[in-house]
Amino acid sequence: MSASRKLFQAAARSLLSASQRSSPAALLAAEGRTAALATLTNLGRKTLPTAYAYHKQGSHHASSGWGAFAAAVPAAVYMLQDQEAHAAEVNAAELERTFIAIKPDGVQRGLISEIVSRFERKGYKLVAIKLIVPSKEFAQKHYHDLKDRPFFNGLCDFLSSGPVLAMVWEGEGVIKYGRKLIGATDPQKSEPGTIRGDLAIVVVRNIIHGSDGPETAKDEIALWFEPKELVSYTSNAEKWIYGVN
Ligand code: DAT
Ligand code: MG
Repeated sequence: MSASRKLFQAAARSLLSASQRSSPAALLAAEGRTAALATLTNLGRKTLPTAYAYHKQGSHHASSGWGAFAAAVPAAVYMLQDQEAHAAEVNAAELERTFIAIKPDGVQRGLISEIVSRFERKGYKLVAIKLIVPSKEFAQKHYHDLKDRPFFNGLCDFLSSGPVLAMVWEGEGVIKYGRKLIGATDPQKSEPGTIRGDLAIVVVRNIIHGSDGPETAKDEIALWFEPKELVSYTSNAEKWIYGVN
């Protein structure tokens, strides 16, 4: 946690406990500290002026019983604002993205919702999705790094044999951990609990694809999606999935 975040949380806590003691002096002291901190770190945090404005409004009533309550409410707002600021920071940092595709076997076997829900429940965010039947040429582009392998032709025939659910998922560490959720290439070697371990038996029908590193993720997202198809948004759950204590 950054030093300024620690200071903010300490200030918010002290304001709250001062309001519980209902001592105007303690309140004022705590308020002064919070206000000073808000001013101090205002530069880097867009949401702080709002938090500060709420706080100053509440402070008019600080000497009555209601005042303690009114001061505590802005403190709570303040802490919420801090959490929201963190969510905004998480967003601004542009979280990692990976390309995930349910191959024709997974689609035909009715495994879309099962697979999507595993990524969703983990906490990753869906930023693009479409169902398409890729041409064989497209499949060859997608698997270009395997063009010298004996199974390349059959693999490309298979990928272009029916609908593929193409997706982009976003989240901290999603490229590497997405591969963990998927399991080993050969379902015989995939651990139980993984997608391939639970839902597939042979390597040529292993139901799902996932990018294997940052470079391939970037290339595969660019191959399968137009930039405008990637939807950037803040998920309501984000502040509960990512956080600091
Ligand atoms: P992964 O899909 O786990 O990234 P990969 O990139 O090595 O694995 O291979 C791409 C796909 O090719 C894989 O999902 C299934 C197929 N494949 C891999 N090894 C194979 C083999 N030995 N025989 C037949 N198909 C194979
Ligand atoms: Mg691969």
